[in-house]
Formats: sequence, structure tokens, C-alpha cells
Amino acid sequence: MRSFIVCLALLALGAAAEAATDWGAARAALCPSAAAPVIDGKLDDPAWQAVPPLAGFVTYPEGGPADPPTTLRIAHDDGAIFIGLSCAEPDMAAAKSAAAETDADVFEENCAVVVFDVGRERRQHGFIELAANLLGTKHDAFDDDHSWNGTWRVAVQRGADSWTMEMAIPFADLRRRPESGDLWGFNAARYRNTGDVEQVFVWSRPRDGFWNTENFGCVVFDSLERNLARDLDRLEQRVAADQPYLAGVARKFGPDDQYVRGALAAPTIAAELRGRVENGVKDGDAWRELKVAIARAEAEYEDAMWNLRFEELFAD
Ligand SMILES: [Ca+2]
Repeated sequence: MRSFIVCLALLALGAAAEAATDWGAARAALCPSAAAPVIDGKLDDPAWQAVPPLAGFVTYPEGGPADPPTTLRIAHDDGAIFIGLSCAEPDMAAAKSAAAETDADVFEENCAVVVFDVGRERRQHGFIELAANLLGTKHDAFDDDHSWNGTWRVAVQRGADSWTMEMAIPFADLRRRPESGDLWGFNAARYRNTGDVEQVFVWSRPRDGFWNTENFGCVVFDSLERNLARDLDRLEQRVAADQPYLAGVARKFGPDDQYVRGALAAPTIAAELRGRVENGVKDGDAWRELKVAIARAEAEYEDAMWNLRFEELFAD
């Protein structure tokens, strides 16, 4: 009986660990609040100076370093999300861009696309797609409905060896206004069709399929700490809700039972993680590390609870 329990527990732990590493692979970016930039395609606004550029784009699907370099900025104000994209292009004269009609196939040209899974619901096709080419021709879709046309604005500036793009995406288009600490699925890609070169660069590398919401990276609005604090609140509330049951099992199996000890350790783990959160989360890497640690604490707690209930079921 014991080995059967341990075997099932290990299976449960394996599945939880795999889910937790998703957060280690997908990229996370903070979307801070900023003054609205002028949407003219130039990234010289004070807003963009205050927002750190996100680099590290990779080729898709290979995953190698993207060259020529591409960087992304994202910010918001009370009414919209702003995107600033900067793309080096050594051969601007050969950079294809001709489509002029809304919802034309801009992906055969030079274009940028951003995708949002609002609320990170991870439904199939449950995302908003906003793309534009170097002429500023818009191509958009809502939940795979290409007849939808958003009111978002875009402008492109062509330089001698680069192009830059700005987007302003009103929350009305996204049908939700984020709160501080909210997490949405997000990714961005640059399609490069210049001369004979055909390349796609992505910000957060998908495991498979750029258009699969399961594979999106994410943006957290305003505060990484607030996002983590919510996870910890949820964990602590669940631990608190199970306390009468734990106390009952503790009486039955005695204070030295290992499963009881494991379950009772969850509040201690939550307190330690909360201390790390309150010391300040400086960047996306530290945020991901804590997010994984919280997921592990949840998995360990679930495992301990599962074992307690399993023992209860077969107790004399
Ligand atoms: Ca501007």
C-alpha cells in the first residue's frame, strides 16, 4: 500500500514540476505606466526613455539569436497599451512592404505582430492579434475573427538602416482594463522579408506554434510584487481552509507523521516566500524564479493533502 501511495505521489509531483517550469521558459515583461507617447513612429518620446527595451528576440522556429537586432518596449496609461518596436534593417531598399488594404496578408512582407491573451485564459484562438507593415497597413483579428477591426493606431518611421513602429491599443479594443498586478498572455514577432531573406523573430520562444495561447509569454501590469502577492494570498487561503482537516488528521496519526508535517510546512514556505517578495522583485528573472517557487510550494501542499486524504480513505 505504501509503495503504491509513493508511486502516485511521485507521478503527481512530476506533473506539477513540469507545469511549474512553464514559467521558467516563457518570458515575462513588466508593463509599467507611462505618459502616452505621440504615435508618429519615432521612439523619441519621454515615455520610451523611461521604459527599458526588451531585447533577446530569437529566430522562429529555430531559436537562434535574431540578427539584425530587434527590441520591444511596452507601457500603458489609463486608456491604452503602447508598443514601441525598433528593428535594424541593413537593406531598407529591399525591405518588402506593399499591402495597403486593411487585413491584407502583411506576413509576406516586413511587419510586426503583437498578440494578447487578455486575462491569460489560454483558450484556443482566444487572443487578439494586431499586425502592421511598414506602410502602417493594419491586419487584426479578435478570437480568430478577421472581420473585426480595432480602433488601435499605428505609425512607422523608416530610417536609413532601420525602422521603428509605435502602436496605441485602447483598452476598449482589448475589452478589458487591467488592474495593477494583472497578468496577461503576450508575445511579439517581427517578420522580415527583405530581398531573398525570409525570417521570423519572436520575443518569447514558443515550445511549438506561435499562435498557441499555451505558448505565449506574459506581461504583468505595474507591479511584479503585487502579482506574486496574489499567488501567495491564494496559497495561504487554501492552507487556512484545510486547517481543520489537517488538525483532525494530526490527532489521528500523531505529531510525528511525515505527511502531516509536510502539510503543516506549507504556511512556513509561504511566509518565507512572502518575505522574499516584500524585499522587492527587481526583474523578470527574479519574478519567474519566485513564481516557480510558489508553484512548487503549491504542488508540495497539494501532494501532502492528497496523501492525507488517501490515508484517511484506507484508515481502519
Ligand atoms: Ca513617438
